[in-house]
Amino acid sequence: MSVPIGKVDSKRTSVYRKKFMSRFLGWILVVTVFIGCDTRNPAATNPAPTNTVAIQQPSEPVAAASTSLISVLAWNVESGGSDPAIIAQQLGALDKHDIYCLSEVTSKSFERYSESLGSNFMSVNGKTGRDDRLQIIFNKDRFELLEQKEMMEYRDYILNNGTHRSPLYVRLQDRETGVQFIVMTNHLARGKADLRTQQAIGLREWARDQNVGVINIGDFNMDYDFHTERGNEAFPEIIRDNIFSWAKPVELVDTNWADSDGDGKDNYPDSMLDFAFVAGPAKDWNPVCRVVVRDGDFPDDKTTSDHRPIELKLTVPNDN
Ligand SMILES: [Ca+2]
Ligand SMILES: [Ca+2]
Ligand SMILES: [Ca+2]
Repeated sequence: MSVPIGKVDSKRTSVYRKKFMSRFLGWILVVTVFIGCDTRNPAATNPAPTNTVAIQQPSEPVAAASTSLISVLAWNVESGGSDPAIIAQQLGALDKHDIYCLSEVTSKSFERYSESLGSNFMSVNGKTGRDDRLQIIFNKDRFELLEQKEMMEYRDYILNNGTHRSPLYVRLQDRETGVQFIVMTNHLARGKADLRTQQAIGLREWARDQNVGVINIGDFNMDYDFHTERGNEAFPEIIRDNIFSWAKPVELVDTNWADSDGDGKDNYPDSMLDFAFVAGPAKDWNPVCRVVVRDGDFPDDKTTSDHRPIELKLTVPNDN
């Protein structure tokens, strides 16, 4: 810092002197604080110097208090190929999440799965898909349900030809922060490639028209191969135009065990059917996806699911 000389009136000189002294004293305090923080002898340290440090950086934002974490788990629980009692037990044993998106649920199992998570969870049940239904279960203490919907089509795009699962979504609002967002779950067509592609296009166009953050998670049957880094024809459609971003798992882990030929080996190794996509503001919520691997999960048996769960964690600004 330079102190001006020459044509300076005494008032300005006094101000500069005060500023200089204030900064000088500030630095003395900082040096004192650092000398006091001797980690070799913590018992002998001075009282916490929080006030002094805060004075040095008065405009520093308090980042930790301005975001909240939302966690979502998606799992195809294989109705007809698993025991609902075992699935409920496994659901309750997983790390707790705010929102669960299940696919291949029979109507008889809706309540059991919801109850396995606790009385503070509310269930929204799909009506389509016969014994392979969709279910969204969320923490009702934390979120208010603003809307729920199952879509047969969007504009001219068929999302369900009548024998499949209609996309199911909820619009939620965080009771504390007021943040609104949509969580959709899907189980796209397996055998009918044309329908699956049309579903992917329709979902992309639907997401294009939304005005809040969108999470779209579930079993999309898109056959993403870890070696070719390609999925089937539905995959490029859902991520076209950068409407949806794929929250690619931190580590690529196979999500489905399929061994119809019974040779003890997965027919489609190093491949993925389960995905988390985000659109709109949710793309800025630092989405982090992980495939949940449990001891002995694969190969599955008659009581357990042939899919691994995936989880998605988002860091949402509270004033979003
Ligand atoms: Ca099974
Ligand atoms: Ca096999
Ligand atoms: Ca596989």
